[in-house]
Amino acid sequence: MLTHNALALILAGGRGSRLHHLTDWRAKPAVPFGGKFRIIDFPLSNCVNSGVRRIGVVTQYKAQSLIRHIQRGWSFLDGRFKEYVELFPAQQRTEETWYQGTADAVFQNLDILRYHAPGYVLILGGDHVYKMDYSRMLVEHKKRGADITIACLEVPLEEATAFGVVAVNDKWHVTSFTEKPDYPASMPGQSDRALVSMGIYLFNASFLFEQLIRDHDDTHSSHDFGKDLIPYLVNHHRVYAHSFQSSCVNMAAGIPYWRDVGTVDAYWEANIDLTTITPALNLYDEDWPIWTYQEQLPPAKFVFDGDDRRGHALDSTISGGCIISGATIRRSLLFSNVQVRSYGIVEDSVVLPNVDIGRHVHLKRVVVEKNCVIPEGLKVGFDPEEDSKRFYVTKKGITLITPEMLGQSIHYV
Ligand code: ADQ
Ligand code: ADP
Repeated sequence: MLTHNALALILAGGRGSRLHHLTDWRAKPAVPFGGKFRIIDFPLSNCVNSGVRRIGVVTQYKAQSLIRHIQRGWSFLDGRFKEYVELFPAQQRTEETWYQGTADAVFQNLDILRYHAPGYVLILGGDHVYKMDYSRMLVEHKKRGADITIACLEVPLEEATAFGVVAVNDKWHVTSFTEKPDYPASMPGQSDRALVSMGIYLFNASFLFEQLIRDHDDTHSSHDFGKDLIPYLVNHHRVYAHSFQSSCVNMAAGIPYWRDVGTVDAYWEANIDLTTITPALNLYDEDWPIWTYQEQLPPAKFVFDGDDRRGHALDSTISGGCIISGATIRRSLLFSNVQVRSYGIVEDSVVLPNVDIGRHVHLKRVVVEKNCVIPEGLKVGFDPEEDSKRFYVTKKGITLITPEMLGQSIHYV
């Protein structure tokens, strides 16, 4: 009953600029992940699997590929059972501005929310990879009689400056909230750890509506949950924290799996992790499937093209529609429809969909953007100085290649 009475709003309008060229043409939630998914499939699947099946997706920045993905892949929910994914694009319906902060993005859709009349509103970010049962958070929220519950996670203290840092008492009542502090406070008794907000907020609906109107009328506010609304609420209302530990459905060596794949390095690492013997993220869990838009593709194919041209892949994840002909793939993740031709070597690399890799190409520690045609003989990942003249090379030495960098202009993400 609780999950039926809840509506989830996924905030998917942010740019995610630290992903550099991967978000030149698409919002971060639309960035492909894990061979066949997009990042937004994780919060969307969490909603569906948790039983929260009234879902709004709030879009703004470069939303085309996100909207296409949702329309194609997420129409299986049936409105006749009050299950749906509805898009909430910024469209100046009530204000003369595009969405300002995240709270304003919700405020501008207040009339739609009122029409759907949920008892609870679950606000989620669209940019993280994790598996979480939101129903456990709902149960806890109701039991405590909270006005708002914030899902929280423990991180190493030095990483906490990128988050809203939370302090709680022994009943998990939030006693302070500081958005992205320069000097974050550590957890009691654990000087190297901090408790931080995951940007996941569960509100009693009528309370949220009141607070959005109050915040809207506050001329000093930037209308953002993390910067304005949550710090205000902590001082005036019943704000509780929910431990992610208790609702995470993907533990890795006792640690709840949660990744912000917000930089090219983190993106590369989280994808490459899927090629390891026991990846931290379990994509094979039938009890918590990740749903997505599924293209109809033939199986991956490996072609033996003569003695020194054995098409093969080791410690790798190869998606449907790929053809590996006379080439070697090691410790790499290939998305759908990637073709690698004879004498090619792809190592420690992440290759997005629809990429054609020519003969004698050698790629090492590379992320290849969708739709690239890699010309015959290209070697990348061996001379960072040379590579950085054409491509984007991170501090950790991961090279990002896009069609534009190769002089190919048509790019449909
Ligand atoms: P950030 O992630 O830095 O911190 P923000 O950039 O506001 O906060 O993004 C939150 C979510 O809203 C993202 O999913 C983003 O895509 C989306 N978004 C941003 N601007 C938007 C807009 N104008 N319209 C629609 N959607 C928009 C937040 C909290 C921290 C918390 C971290 C956890 O503020 O307190 O610790 O999330 O990652
Ligand atoms: P290379 O010779 O550089 O490895 P090719 O393009 O000639 O690359 O492909 C080699 C092999 O890959 C072909 O002989 C064929 O078996 C397989 N192949 C290529 N394209 C397709 C396709 N569209 N469908 C099925 N198999 C294909």
